[in-house]
Amino acid sequence: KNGIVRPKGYTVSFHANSSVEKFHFGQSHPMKPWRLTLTKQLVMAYGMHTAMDLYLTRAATREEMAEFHTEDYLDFLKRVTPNNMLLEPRLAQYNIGDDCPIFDGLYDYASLYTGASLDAARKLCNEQSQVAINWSGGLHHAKKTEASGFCYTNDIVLAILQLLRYHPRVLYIDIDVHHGDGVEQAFWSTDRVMTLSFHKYDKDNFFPGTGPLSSTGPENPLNPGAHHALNVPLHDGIEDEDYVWLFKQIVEPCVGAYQPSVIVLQCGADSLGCDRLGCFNLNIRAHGRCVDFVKRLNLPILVFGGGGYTPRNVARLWAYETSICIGCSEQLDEKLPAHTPALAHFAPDNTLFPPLSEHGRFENKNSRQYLWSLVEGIHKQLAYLES
Ligand code: VJV
Ligand code: CA
Ligand code: ZN
Repeated sequence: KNGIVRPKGYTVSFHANSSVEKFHFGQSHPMKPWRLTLTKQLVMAYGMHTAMDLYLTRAATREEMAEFHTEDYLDFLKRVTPNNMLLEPRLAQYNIGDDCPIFDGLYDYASLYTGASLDAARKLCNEQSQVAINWSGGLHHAKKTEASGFCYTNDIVLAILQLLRYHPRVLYIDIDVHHGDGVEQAFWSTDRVMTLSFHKYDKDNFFPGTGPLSSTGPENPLNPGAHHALNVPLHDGIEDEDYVWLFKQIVEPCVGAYQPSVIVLQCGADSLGCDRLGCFNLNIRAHGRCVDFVKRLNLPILVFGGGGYTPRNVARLWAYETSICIGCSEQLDEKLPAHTPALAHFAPDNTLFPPLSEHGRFENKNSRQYLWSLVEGIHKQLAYLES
């Protein structure tokens, strides 16, 4: 029926539960779980579902989530509802507010996206999959005892904890426009996880305000985590060529120096141009080239979503990145399949690769000299690992 073939001995698995798509953060909140419906429709319209193992995932159990989160916080998530929240004395303590509102089914939402990430991690551990994808996961800001930046439970931390049962070293790479602070913090004191985040950094004016180049792990060199947190702070408007160049210049030596046995890649789509919250000028192909570069390292990969606030472009990106994981991206027609259910969302051009940098909302404030200084800074950190 379609021309997509599965290479032997190489399995891509897709982990999802469509129930997550129906939750609402509230009117005009930028986080829209229905972007996942749009994503899956494109994946299926291109016929990619036949080239992957599809898993309908269950919700994470409370015990599974308690591997990272406190019982107090999980109790709170479980009991709080829009109707009883005003009686709740600890909303501020758990960082509930405009970014992280209480909405109907909040606990189910969090346990569903987390369950899909844990399922994906398990399939990598038992080698039933080489690339395991959960587009509903990647919620990198959640902390042990509090919500943050649209994230309630940290599915990435929980998935990495699973991987650590079988894998000696995990490299975490985060290309969401925001700093992956929750993951960095969780593994700050260990050398078994190296965290690497590319993000817009402006301490006072861009969320979460952490992740300068100088933030590389515990100051005490005797702490095993020293030099195992890496940050690539960027300014507004970075463009395709520069970003992909920087990504390769940094990821390649990280892999060489750290020798991870598995990679976790957070593919936040808010680093694209024209994102409602982002401030970079990346096109879909360039973002995809980063995923392709990681795939070609031939290590098992856990692939997660994350941010992404212009739903039509989130769907385009993650469908394209699904094809990169499968290895069939060359075979995709730029023109979206005519039978795509929500085709109207992609009008008028109906293409997979609309120009996202041309309207130049953001002037590129990243000089070549600045980018070189970042590469140098990272290489300096990596030199500590060799000794
Ligand atoms: O910048 C912030 C924090 C404030 C306080 C809360 N107000 C609402 C916004 C400013 C300082 N928060 C960021 C959080 C970004 C989270 C990104 C998550 C991810 O992509 O990294 C991973 C999934 C922020 N930026 C924009 C907004 N919040 C925002 C929140 C809204 C909103 C518009 C913008 C919440 C509700 C509504 N509109 C109706
Ligand atoms: Ca990031
Ligand atoms: Zn983000």
